[in-house]
Amino acid sequence: MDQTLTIIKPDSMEAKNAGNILAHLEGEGFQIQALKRMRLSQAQAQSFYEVHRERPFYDSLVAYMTSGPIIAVALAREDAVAHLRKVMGATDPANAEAGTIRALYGTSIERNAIHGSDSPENAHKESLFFFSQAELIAAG
Ligand code: IDP
Ligand code: MG
Repeated sequence: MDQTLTIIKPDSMEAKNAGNILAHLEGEGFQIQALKRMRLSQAQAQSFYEVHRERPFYDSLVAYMTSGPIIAVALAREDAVAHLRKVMGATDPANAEAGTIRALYGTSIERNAIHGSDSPENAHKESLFFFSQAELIAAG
Protein backbone atom coordinates (compact mmCIF):
# COMPACT_ATOMS: atom_id res chain seq x y z
CA MET A 1 0.00 0.00 0.00
CA ASP A 2 1.15 3.55 -0.67
CA GLN A 3 1.79 6.04 2.10
CA THR A 4 1.16 9.75 2.47
CA LEU A 5 1.41 12.34 5.21
CA THR A 6 -1.24 14.66 6.52
CA ILE A 7 -1.06 17.34 9.18
CA ILE A 8 -4.17 18.37 11.07
CA LYS A 9 -3.36 22.07 11.23
CA PRO A 10 -3.74 24.42 14.24
CA ASP A 11 -7.08 25.86 13.03
CA SER A 12 -8.61 22.36 13.00
CA MET A 13 -7.22 21.59 16.45
CA GLU A 14 -8.58 24.84 17.86
CA ALA A 15 -12.03 24.19 16.35
CA LYS A 16 -11.97 20.62 17.69
CA ASN A 17 -12.31 19.16 14.21
CA ALA A 18 -9.46 16.64 14.59
CA GLY A 19 -11.76 13.71 15.40
CA ASN A 20 -14.08 14.44 12.49
CA ILE A 21 -11.14 14.78 10.10
CA LEU A 22 -9.61 11.46 11.20
CA ALA A 23 -13.04 9.79 10.84
CA HIS A 24 -13.41 11.32 7.37
CA LEU A 25 -10.01 9.92 6.34
CA GLU A 26 -10.80 6.46 7.74
CA GLY A 27 -14.09 6.60 5.85
CA GLU A 28 -12.06 7.18 2.67
CA GLY A 29 -10.16 3.95 3.27
CA PHE A 30 -7.01 5.41 4.79
CA GLN A 31 -5.31 3.40 7.52
CA ILE A 32 -3.67 5.41 10.31
CA GLN A 33 -0.12 4.06 10.45
CA ALA A 34 1.47 6.55 12.83
CA LEU A 35 0.12 9.59 14.64
CA LYS A 36 1.73 12.30 16.73
CA ARG A 37 0.38 15.41 18.45
CA MET A 38 2.98 18.14 18.88
CA ARG A 39 3.57 21.85 18.71
CA LEU A 40 5.99 22.76 15.95
CA SER A 41 8.88 25.03 16.84
CA GLN A 42 9.63 27.93 14.50
CA ALA A 43 12.69 26.07 13.19
CA GLN A 44 10.63 22.93 12.53
CA ALA A 45 7.87 24.82 10.68
CA GLN A 46 10.46 26.75 8.64
CA SER A 47 12.17 23.51 7.71
CA PHE A 48 8.95 21.66 6.81
CA TYR A 49 7.87 24.48 4.48
CA GLU A 50 11.40 25.22 3.19
CA VAL A 51 10.22 24.93 -0.46
CA HIS A 52 7.98 27.95 0.12
CA ARG A 53 10.70 30.13 1.70
CA GLU A 54 10.64 32.68 -1.13
CA ARG A 55 6.84 32.92 -1.26
CA PRO A 56 5.19 36.06 0.16
CA PHE A 57 3.07 33.99 2.56
CA TYR A 58 6.01 32.07 4.10
CA ASP A 59 6.44 34.04 7.35
CA SER A 60 2.69 34.12 7.96
CA LEU A 61 2.45 30.38 7.22
CA VAL A 62 5.21 29.63 9.74
CA ALA A 63 3.52 31.82 12.37
CA TYR A 64 0.19 30.06 11.78
CA MET A 65 1.69 26.55 11.87
CA THR A 66 3.40 27.30 15.19
CA SER A 67 0.34 29.03 16.72
CA GLY A 68 -0.96 25.86 18.38
CA PRO A 69 -0.64 22.08 18.39
CA ILE A 70 -0.91 19.96 15.26
CA ILE A 71 -1.35 16.24 14.66
CA ALA A 72 0.95 14.62 12.10
CA VAL A 73 -0.49 11.42 10.63
CA ALA A 74 1.13 8.86 8.34
CA LEU A 75 -1.63 7.32 6.22
CA ALA A 76 -1.69 4.19 4.08
CA ARG A 77 -4.01 3.40 1.21
CA GLU A 78 -3.90 2.39 -2.42
CA ASP A 79 -2.99 5.52 -4.45
CA ALA A 80 -2.59 7.36 -1.12
CA VAL A 81 -1.02 10.62 -2.33
CA ALA A 82 -3.49 11.32 -5.13
CA HIS A 83 -6.49 10.21 -3.09
CA LEU A 84 -5.59 12.43 -0.14
CA ARG A 85 -5.14 15.43 -2.48
CA LYS A 86 -8.61 14.66 -3.89
CA VAL A 87 -10.45 14.36 -0.57
CA MET A 88 -8.49 17.31 0.87
CA GLY A 89 -9.67 19.75 -1.82
CA ALA A 90 -8.09 22.85 -3.33
CA THR A 91 -5.66 24.99 -1.31
CA ASP A 92 -8.25 27.78 -1.01
CA PRO A 93 -11.35 26.37 0.73
CA ALA A 94 -13.43 28.81 -1.34
CA ASN A 95 -12.37 26.85 -4.44
CA ALA A 96 -12.52 23.39 -2.85
CA GLU A 97 -15.11 20.96 -4.14
CA ALA A 98 -18.12 20.48 -1.85
CA GLY A 99 -17.62 17.68 0.65
CA THR A 100 -13.83 17.90 0.66
CA ILE A 101 -12.06 18.37 3.99
CA ARG A 102 -10.99 21.91 3.16
CA ALA A 103 -14.50 22.84 2.00
CA LEU A 104 -15.91 21.41 5.23
CA TYR A 105 -13.34 22.70 7.73
CA GLY A 106 -11.05 25.30 6.12
CA THR A 107 -11.68 28.99 6.72
CA SER A 108 -9.12 30.73 4.47
CA ILE A 109 -6.40 30.00 1.91
CA GLU A 110 -3.95 29.90 4.83
CA ARG A 111 -6.11 28.31 7.53
CA ASN A 112 -7.16 25.41 5.33
CA ALA A 113 -7.56 22.58 7.86
CA ILE A 114 -4.99 20.02 6.72
CA HIS A 115 -1.76 19.42 4.83
CA GLY A 116 -1.37 16.69 2.22
CA SER A 117 1.87 15.57 0.53
CA ASP A 118 1.99 16.44 -3.17
CA SER A 119 4.06 13.49 -4.49
CA PRO A 120 5.18 10.03 -3.35
CA GLU A 121 8.75 11.39 -2.96
CA ASN A 122 7.59 14.22 -0.71
CA ALA A 123 5.25 11.86 1.18
CA HIS A 124 8.29 9.76 2.06
CA LYS A 125 10.41 12.78 3.01
CA GLU A 126 7.62 14.37 5.04
CA SER A 127 6.77 11.12 6.85
CA LEU A 128 10.41 10.80 7.93
CA PHE A 129 10.27 14.42 9.16
CA PHE A 130 7.81 13.32 11.87
CA PHE A 131 8.29 9.57 12.29
CA SER A 132 11.12 7.07 12.46
CA GLN A 133 11.52 4.33 9.89
CA ALA A 134 10.45 1.84 12.57
CA GLU A 135 7.23 3.74 13.27
CA LEU A 136 6.38 3.78 9.56
CA ILE A 137 6.66 0.04 9.03
CA ALA A 138 3.10 -1.25 8.71
CA ALA A 139 2.03 -2.84 11.95
CA GLY A 140 -0.54 -4.90 10.07
P1 IDP B 1 -1.19 22.87 -0.53
O1 IDP B 1 -1.25 22.81 0.99
O2 IDP B 1 -2.56 22.80 -1.15
O3 IDP B 1 -0.24 21.86 -1.12
P2 IDP B 1 0.84 24.91 -1.02
O4 IDP B 1 0.89 25.76 -2.26
O5 IDP B 1 1.84 23.80 -0.90
O6 IDP B 1 -0.66 24.33 -0.91
O7 IDP B 1 0.97 25.88 0.22
C1 IDP B 1 1.27 25.39 1.51
C2 IDP B 1 0.37 26.08 2.51
O8 IDP B 1 0.67 27.48 2.53
C3 IDP B 1 -1.13 26.02 2.18
O9 IDP B 1 -1.74 24.80 2.57
C4 IDP B 1 -1.64 27.21 2.97
O10 IDP B 1 -1.77 26.92 4.36
C5 IDP B 1 -0.52 28.22 2.76
N1 IDP B 1 -0.77 29.08 1.59
C6 IDP B 1 -0.68 28.71 0.27
N2 IDP B 1 -0.94 29.74 -0.56
C7 IDP B 1 -1.20 30.80 0.26
C8 IDP B 1 -1.54 32.18 0.01
O11 IDP B 1 -1.67 32.61 -1.12
N3 IDP B 1 -1.75 32.95 1.11
C9 IDP B 1 -1.61 32.48 2.40
N4 IDP B 1 -1.29 31.21 2.67
C10 IDP B 1 -1.10 30.37 1.62
MG1 MG C 1 1.83 21.73 -0.88
